[in-house]
Amino acid sequence: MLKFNNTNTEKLEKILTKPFVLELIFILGTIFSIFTKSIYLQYTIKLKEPPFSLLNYISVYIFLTSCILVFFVALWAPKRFKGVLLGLNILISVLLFSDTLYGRYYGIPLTIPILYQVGFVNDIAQSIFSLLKIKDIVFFIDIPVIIIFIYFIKNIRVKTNPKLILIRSIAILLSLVLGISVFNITTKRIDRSRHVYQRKNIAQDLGTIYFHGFDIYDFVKQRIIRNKPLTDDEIITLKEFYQSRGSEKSSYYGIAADKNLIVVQVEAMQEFVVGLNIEGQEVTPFLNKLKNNSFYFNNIYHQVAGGNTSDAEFMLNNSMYPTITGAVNYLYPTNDFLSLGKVMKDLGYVSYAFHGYESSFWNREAVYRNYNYDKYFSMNDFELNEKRGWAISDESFFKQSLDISLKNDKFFSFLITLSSHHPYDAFGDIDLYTGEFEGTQVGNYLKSMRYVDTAIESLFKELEERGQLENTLIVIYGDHSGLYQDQRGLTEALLGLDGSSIAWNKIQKVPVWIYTGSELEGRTIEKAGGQIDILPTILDLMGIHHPYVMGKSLLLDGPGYCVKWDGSVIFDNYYYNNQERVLYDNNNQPIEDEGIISEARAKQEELKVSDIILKKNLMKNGRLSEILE
Ligand code: GP9
Ligand code: MN
Repeated sequence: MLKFNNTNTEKLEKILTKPFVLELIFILGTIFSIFTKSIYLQYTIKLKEPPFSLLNYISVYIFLTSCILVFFVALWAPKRFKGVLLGLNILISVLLFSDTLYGRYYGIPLTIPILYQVGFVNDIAQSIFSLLKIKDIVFFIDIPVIIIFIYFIKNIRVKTNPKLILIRSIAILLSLVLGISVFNITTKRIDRSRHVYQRKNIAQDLGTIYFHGFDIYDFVKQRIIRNKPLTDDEIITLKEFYQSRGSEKSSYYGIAADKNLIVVQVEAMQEFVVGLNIEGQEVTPFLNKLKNNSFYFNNIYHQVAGGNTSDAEFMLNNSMYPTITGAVNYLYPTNDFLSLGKVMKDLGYVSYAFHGYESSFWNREAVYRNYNYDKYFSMNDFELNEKRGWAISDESFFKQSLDISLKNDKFFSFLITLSSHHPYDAFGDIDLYTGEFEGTQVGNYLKSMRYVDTAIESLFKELEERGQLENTLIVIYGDHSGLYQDQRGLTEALLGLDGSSIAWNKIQKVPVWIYTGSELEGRTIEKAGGQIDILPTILDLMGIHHPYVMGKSLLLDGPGYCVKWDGSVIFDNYYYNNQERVLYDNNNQPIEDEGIISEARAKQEELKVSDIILKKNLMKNGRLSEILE
């Protein structure tokens, strides 16, 4: 142990023993460490692109969140602040270092749902050395220095008494309040709508410390709700719904059993493009023809809510309703599900999901692992040999996905396309003249749909050339609408709509094709339905029983209906708009019919059923079947 025995060190000792000085050094030092490491992380995993600069909002937010974190922890340890702050520093360093390795691979810091999945550790473990950089030493370089410092000052006794402790606690508390207030005020400029679909944007906009804080808050909130017992009302709602369900099979039950399965979810495809002619040309010539030897469903309404594309994926996999606010993929990524990927895998199929964009988008990496798919292929798994719109072109995406899929004897491949993403400006070369719509978003949208049509045709051709077409059940559907309110006037002009809300609402449909082989004579099925009905229809054709799908096979006889997230209910002959509280008949005329309205109200209960299952994670360990017994 070194003694402070010369005048300088005595002076230093005198300063350090003064109240607050040593603690302030530790607080400021820890803030500096966490701030520096967070800034490094921001650049090294490319949340922020060079050139390096501290003169920006993100540095301010990272500084403020570092302060808030350190003040908060220091508040609880007036006496043991050295050890506690060192512990905090080590913990954050390990976390940010792990974020670095994970982020270099997946482009996003770690999240709790990701930590739930064991598989990702393998992915990273295999390439750990290629992910490490010598500069990463920054995460740990200060730790030995702090430990040595603590060792040298271990005999220094700081004067302390209850009054002094009270003063420092008040000072820290005030700093904490000040830090939080400044953070809240300065972050008002952030567009948080960007955070709904891509959590990476939270880290990009507000820094990684905030990102982790948000992640933990979100996780704890869900856990608290999950652990509350079910109320009697909730149990009754569940029982009533499942008791009312029959287990009917359609006359097509099992006709595609044992075939391979390809499901194509098409970006932004609305039903009205099918059969549409513009300037004497068909917009979707191949898909129009496909109706002649497949089941075609022309009254399927999209049911996506806050999770947009990912909600459509969720419905295809689980036949449950998405949550009204937020995205299921972010709210319940660790819930148990009996997903289509898992069902097929249990039957001996290899289950793959493919999407040519960032794996963290809509939390897909975590979700598809949780769904038990064998693998989720994303942007990095494809060769970007042809780009269109956001990333790889649909045509190349189909080709590469097929190459991977056909390596297996029995496969289920879920293909989520991307090229036709809003704002549809990547189709200038497409040979479809749209007349007065040239150069408008509506015209560009039609071109994007023509492109998709060609790409899907190439998928069919490829399957045929490889002798796999007849051996594959192919399902194609749109994920959600493509033309929104801002394009309403032009869209109405294109389709000759009368400008009424009901006419507009009635075009919010997606097309659905199911191809079961060329021997099937085409059949257009007009009954109303929703995206939650696609999974039961597939299972019906494949002859698979699934006890908890909320939708119904669209091939069953009898009337259909669709419940939208806002409680609107569409029947074969009526449209009940829950926001307007108006019931419309088939001629788009408002009518009064209490019977139909109460039927609509009864159907709205399905949203509650789905919500209870999600909130309480009832698919786990047979909980739902126990309740229903
Ligand atoms: C991104 C893609 C788009 O991966 O799925 O999502 P969206 O913006 O359509 O919801
Ligand atoms: Mn989409």
